[in-house]
Amino acid sequence: MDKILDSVNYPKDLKKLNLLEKQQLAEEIRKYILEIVSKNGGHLASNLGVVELTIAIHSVFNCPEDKIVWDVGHQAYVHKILTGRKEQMKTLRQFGGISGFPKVCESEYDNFDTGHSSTSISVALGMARARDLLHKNNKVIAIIGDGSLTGGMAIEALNDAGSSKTNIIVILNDNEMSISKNVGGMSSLLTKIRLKKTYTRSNNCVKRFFNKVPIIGKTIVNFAHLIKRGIKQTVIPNMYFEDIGFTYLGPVDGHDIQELENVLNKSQHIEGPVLIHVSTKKGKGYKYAEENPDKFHGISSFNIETGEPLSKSNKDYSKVFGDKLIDLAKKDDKIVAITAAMKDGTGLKDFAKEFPDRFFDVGIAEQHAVRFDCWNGS
Ligand SMILES: Cc1ncc(C[n+]2csc(CCOP(=O)(O)OP(=O)(O)O)c2C)c(N)n1
Repeated sequence: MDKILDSVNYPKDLKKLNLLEKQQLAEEIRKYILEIVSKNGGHLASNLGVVELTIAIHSVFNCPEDKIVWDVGHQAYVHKILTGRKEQMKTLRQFGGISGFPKVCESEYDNFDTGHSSTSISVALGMARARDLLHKNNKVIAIIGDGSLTGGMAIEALNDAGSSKTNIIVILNDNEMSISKNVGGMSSLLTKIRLKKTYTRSNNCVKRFFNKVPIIGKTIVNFAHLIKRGIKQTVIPNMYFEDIGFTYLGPVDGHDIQELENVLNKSQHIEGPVLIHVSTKKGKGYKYAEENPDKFHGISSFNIETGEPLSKSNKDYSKVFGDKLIDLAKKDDKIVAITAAMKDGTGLKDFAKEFPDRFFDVGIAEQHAVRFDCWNGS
């Protein structure tokens, strides 16, 4: 059978496909990325999670006229594959090869050289305001993960965008993970919003079921309605995003291309800032990455069948640092460890297990982490 991916190089090719073909394409892209990353290493889990989202974005918007800004940029492999760089992706992490992040010099479809997190909404808002000054009408879309949304800069930009009345679309890619499990109040808020969706769905199912039972069914539904109101008051959070000036759409299933296209189309016709909350699974479609998304966030070459790395790494600098810190902390109970969402990357995983009360993951919030450590208890 011919591969659909063979005939897709640019968004214009994507726009010719029907839904079934796009679903098939999503599977082929997953396989393609898996093959490349298992050989060359790279960011796997985040990219597997945004396959359908990226297909939907490039089906609905007209890039490069419409501007897409990926936060961090480690999840732009699918975007690169769909914007003329399918073959080059094979050179990922090789000398002189394609960048693993958006690069303006690489393609007209890339709008910002990134790497640091939490910058996308600021960049997109700047682009949107410049567009307005130039009397243009292209769309500007920022795609930010729930981890990156814990960064202060993202909140500052939301604050500005919310009151701006500027047409800008922020897509929140919520997979409940930073590199490790996401932390903090913003993460709890998103969980509550997702719960609301589950609650609405289950409520509708129950309603439909009891409505089919004559008379007594109606009574039960009315009773359930009373309970529902009680639960609603405690379970459903204040709509933070609406309160600060965004039109909130979602949460949407981030692996349902049709649902995604519907909401993206809708967002184009709304005036002012819009936030689309998309729920995705980090590592989607590859068992080992779904089970251990943190291990498969950024990874060196591995065996696809077993998920095991091809070369066993020796003790690296971070591990030596982490082990030494544990030794010191055993002797001095004033020693604590603070990380900005980099528990694994900074070698603090074992410290966190050994001293859970003395370990602080503050989210992607480096400024906060630095100021947070300034009191020595004396
Ligand atoms: C300022 C900054 N701090 C830390 C990092 C390291 N880092 C890269 S990706 C990432 C997690 C991002 O999580 P999220 O935005 O939810 O994206 P996901 O990978 O889950 O799709 C972190 C902490 C970074 N790139 N920039």
